[in-house]
Amino acid sequence: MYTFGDKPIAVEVIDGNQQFHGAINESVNYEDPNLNVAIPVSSIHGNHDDPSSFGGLSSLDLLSTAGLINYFGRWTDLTKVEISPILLKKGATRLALYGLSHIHDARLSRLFESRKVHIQAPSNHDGEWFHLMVVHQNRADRGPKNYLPEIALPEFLNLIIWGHEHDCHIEPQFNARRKFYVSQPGSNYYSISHLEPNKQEYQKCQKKPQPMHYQHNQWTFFQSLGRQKLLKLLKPQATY
Ligand SMILES: [Mn+2]
Repeated sequence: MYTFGDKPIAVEVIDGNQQFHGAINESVNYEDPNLNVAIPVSSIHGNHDDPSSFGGLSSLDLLSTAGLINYFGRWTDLTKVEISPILLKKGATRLALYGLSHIHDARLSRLFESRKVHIQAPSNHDGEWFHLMVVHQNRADRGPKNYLPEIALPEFLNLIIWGHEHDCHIEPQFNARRKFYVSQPGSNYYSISHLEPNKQEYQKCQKKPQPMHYQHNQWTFFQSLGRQKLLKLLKPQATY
């Protein structure tokens, strides 16, 4: 909706087009003379839109082919992962944007263990860079090889935007060992089970990095059904 328009793009992309390789559409929309892009949006994929279906297509491939987004951080060769940033400049601000689209946690864990994941800071570009990374993995410890430990990520990063986890911790949390911050926006719908009534959850913010309380009518409740409860519910339909 906001992608196209006459507004001049304030952000200058210095380098990083190789990060879009791996997507079906490897071109970037702001360089396409047939598209009038006002806001260049870039995205990684998560675990619900990963390219695992027929032909290895992700839904982001469709958006990217339509020129709506620039799909980056996708890895088709899962024997190694080499991430270098997209380098962006706006005025005096320089942003190095790193993306790692979702990889199954166990697989990613094995890649880290065998030192097959390389995250490279920009080497031949002068100036002060703000290093921002986007990931979509388990963050909470859900057992060995079933999450991405923050400590696995390099110290030169300044901020990590962490997708996938439903809880909202959008205020950046400082990792004292790695000396970077992690912001976890959380789910964009209310997903806390009725079993956790006292737990607070916030709506993911739309524009500014601040939490917003859910409106009551946006809540979605999930309920776990035990076997007995399920049988009771099914009983009226059981005719034999
Ligand atoms: Mn997810």
